[in-house]
Amino acid sequence: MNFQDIFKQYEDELKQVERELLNIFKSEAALIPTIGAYIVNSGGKRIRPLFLLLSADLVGYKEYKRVIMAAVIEALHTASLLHDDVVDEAELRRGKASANKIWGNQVTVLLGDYLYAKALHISVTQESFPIMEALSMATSQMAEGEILQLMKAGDPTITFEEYIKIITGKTAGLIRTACRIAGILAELPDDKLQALTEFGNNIGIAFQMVDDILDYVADETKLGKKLGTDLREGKITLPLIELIRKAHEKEEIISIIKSDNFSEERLSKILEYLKQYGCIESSMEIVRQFIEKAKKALYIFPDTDERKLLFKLADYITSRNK
Ligand code: 2DE
Ligand code: MG
Ligand code: MG
Ligand code: MG
Ligand code: MG
Repeated sequence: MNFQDIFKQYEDELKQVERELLNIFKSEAALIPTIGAYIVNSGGKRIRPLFLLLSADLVGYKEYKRVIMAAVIEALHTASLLHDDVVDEAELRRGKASANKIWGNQVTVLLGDYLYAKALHISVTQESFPIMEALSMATSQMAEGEILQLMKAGDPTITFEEYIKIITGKTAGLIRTACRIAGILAELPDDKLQALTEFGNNIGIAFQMVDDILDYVADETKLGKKLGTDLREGKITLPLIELIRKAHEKEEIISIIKSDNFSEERLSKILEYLKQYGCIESSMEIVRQFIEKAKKALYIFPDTDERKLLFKLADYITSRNK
């Protein structure tokens, strides 16, 4: 069973999630539903809703609330992408012009604010303090991770631990929260709630690592984003951390990282080195370690079909190409 099969199995429920997501964009300010429709129809893997729904199945929670919470998580994710594309000055998202490219930074930032507030408001109507706590924590950690990342931009002395701290905040927070919310809904005891959270956290770390690897080696059309953006912005991510650790040509590599007038030529030089030193392979090996760590956290749950499916979704992280 691959990702497409899992997606198919949850297709009907994901459609409900999409409907709830479109509801969140309902507003008298016409630009909000307009941009909302543009974003929702541009696809996206819906990986965070899937982790929530599969986690809910793992713990036997079937109520409609899981659809609402999956939509809330996807709305927060969407808000973060709107802001992310402004911060990163990205022009492409999911193979289409980014919202900031079409509607400009002002509207895009404000729409992100709107979505973020709306998502938290819906979580208030669910009358669960633990859910509100998890969501608001995840959101502040996302912004914190982004700021840490800015502080470390262009700094080749960044350590693996600092990198993990950044991606734990900016990406793992929301995935961890998606899994945790399933546990909160099911009223799990603390140890099991912690296990699901730990699972989601390691999945989230692995997920961002793959995003950072794909930024160097993906098929650009499939990825729907421009390659090499991290290097261009001076963001030192896992493949480069591996390269700085392994390469003999450290000085040259660091000067490429630090140069302000960035060129395609320099990107291909880095790509050459990444290949020469096997940095994509060693980065993928690290990804697999985090996926294994994630799975181990779920050994506290019985070995059911539901757990097997969640493991399959975890394995998909290592094979995804977009
Ligand atoms: C993805 O990193 C990072 C996502 C987190 C962004 C969070 C922000 C704070 P990438 P890609 C901006 C949001 C705060 C709110 C909503 C209050 O590598 O490659 O830039 O997909 O992702 O551009
Ligand atoms: Mg970005
Ligand atoms: Mg970014
Ligand atoms: Mg990226
Ligand atoms: Mg991404």
